[in-house]
Amino acid sequence: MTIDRRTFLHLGAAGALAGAAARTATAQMLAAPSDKAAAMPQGKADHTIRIANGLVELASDHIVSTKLYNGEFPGPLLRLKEGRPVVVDIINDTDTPEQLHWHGQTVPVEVDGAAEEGTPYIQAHGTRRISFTPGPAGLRFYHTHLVPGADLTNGQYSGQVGTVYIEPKREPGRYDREVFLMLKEFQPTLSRGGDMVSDFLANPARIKSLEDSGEGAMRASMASGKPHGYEVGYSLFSINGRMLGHGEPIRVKQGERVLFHIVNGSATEIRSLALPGHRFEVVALDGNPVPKPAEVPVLWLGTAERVSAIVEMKTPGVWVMGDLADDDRGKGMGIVIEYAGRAGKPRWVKPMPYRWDYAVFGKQDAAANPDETFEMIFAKNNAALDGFNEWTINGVAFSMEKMEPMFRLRRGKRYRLRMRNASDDVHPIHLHRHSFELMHIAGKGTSGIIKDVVMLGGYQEVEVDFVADNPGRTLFHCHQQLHMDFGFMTLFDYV
Ligand SMILES: [Cu+2]
Repeated sequence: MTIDRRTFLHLGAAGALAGAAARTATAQMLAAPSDKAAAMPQGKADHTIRIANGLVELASDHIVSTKLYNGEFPGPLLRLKEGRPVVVDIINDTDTPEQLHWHGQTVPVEVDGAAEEGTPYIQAHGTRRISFTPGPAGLRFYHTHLVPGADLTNGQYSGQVGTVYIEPKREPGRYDREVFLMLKEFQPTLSRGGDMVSDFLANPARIKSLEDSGEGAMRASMASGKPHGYEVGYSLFSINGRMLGHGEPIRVKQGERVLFHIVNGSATEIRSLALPGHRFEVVALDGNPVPKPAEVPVLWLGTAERVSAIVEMKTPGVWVMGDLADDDRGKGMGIVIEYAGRAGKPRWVKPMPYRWDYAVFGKQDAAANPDETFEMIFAKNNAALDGFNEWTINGVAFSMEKMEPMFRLRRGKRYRLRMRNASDDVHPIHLHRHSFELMHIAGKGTSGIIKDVVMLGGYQEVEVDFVADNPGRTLFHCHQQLHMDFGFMTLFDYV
């Protein structure tokens, strides 16, 4: 049995990378807010999460050493109940401060798990007790929330990801059982990557003005002799911490309706999923029931997105449910579905081309009007930071030193974010402590789809609305770790 060692920092610019990592670490330490001694329930916690280094056996010959929750990957599935308060102890058994973010929940700043908002760190070899009321109901998750920069052993490159399921007060129950799937890559390395294609998204038409601006900046950067900025790639891929073919299959019976709760726990990747001979009836996006459940042949999930979909098991056999990318599936991004009484080699069949369109699951009703609209332009400065791309929102790269809010809100108001992407990358855009409603996506109006991450295609635009109903600093960022860490964040603030 061999133990894989991480092979990060094998590029020539190791010194510069180390410098970038050190700056990030310093900023995080300086920014550490002090913990308020709020009245906290005493006694035993409902849940305890211990952060420590451990091993993940992705396959018998691929064992990865990384930071984990409770020594497991994924971290323990936390089943919480909507509206019933919980007490959680978070123990940090590592040498560096940590943040644990409750992604998709409407929790206060002290709990949320983002230093930029003011959540206290879980100090190295320290413990933090938090208490909160879970909500909204549905599929959420928890993950570390640091800014690792060039250090690919930290932040969400590590194994600090776990699923939260908040049981609604009334469960619809149109399925026979639930299966939770966590999609996650391991062994990241830096590369001089190319463009992230957005042609899997519906209506891939680019907006000319955004394209001219982004392509012009890229041409100028190339002409000045700069290479492409760094990208991150991975050598190992897994579902529920096992590479395809190495874990237990999901055993099903003909006629069963299985509700899959799928989390994209990646630090940087957009994932697809197909199951040959079957279709997915999407019932919830990011844990929130969609207005119009609909069947699709393929799922696409941006970084940190979740999909809940029912599959009716009606094509007996042994199948590979996996990513469309042959390379990634070949290195582990898949899981075997095995019907009772069937045996043999799992089969994969490439699905017909299909474009992912959020609006399929939405309504076309007249949309609510916002009280105010914020215009946002996202842009890339190619290879501007020690070879890393710098990302800006309205021309400003977020400063971890200053951590200044860019947008002031008023409580109770409805805000529209008109987000325009002047880069060719897809950005999974995330808003903390609030959910938003998709209003406009790639030129199409929609309503009723409530999410907390939305993929914005290259040179496209998206409009979302949210209500300022959870006061305090609120972080907004691209969930692609490499984008977020190098400028693609901002803060809203209101009292
Ligand atoms: Cu991004």
